[in-house]
Amino acid sequence: AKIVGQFRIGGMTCAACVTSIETVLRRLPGVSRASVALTTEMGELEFDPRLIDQQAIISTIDDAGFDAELVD
Ligand code: 9UX
Repeated sequence: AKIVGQFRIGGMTCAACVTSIETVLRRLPGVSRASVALTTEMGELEFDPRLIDQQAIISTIDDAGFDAELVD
């Protein structure tokens, strides 16, 4: 089953930041939907927890040069 996770994403300053984060997230196995918003500094992802977990998603965002944390 797929689940939806909300992530707070710091360090975004322009629309290109949003696009680059969405692009790397959509390439991840198990991620079926990724939507990032600059103004709210939030990302919403739909993913299959059998294929990827929250920590791997956070690491991917961090590795792209931003600062992510899970919102629960
Ligand atoms: Mo442009 Mo957004 O270099 O970090 S992609 S400000």
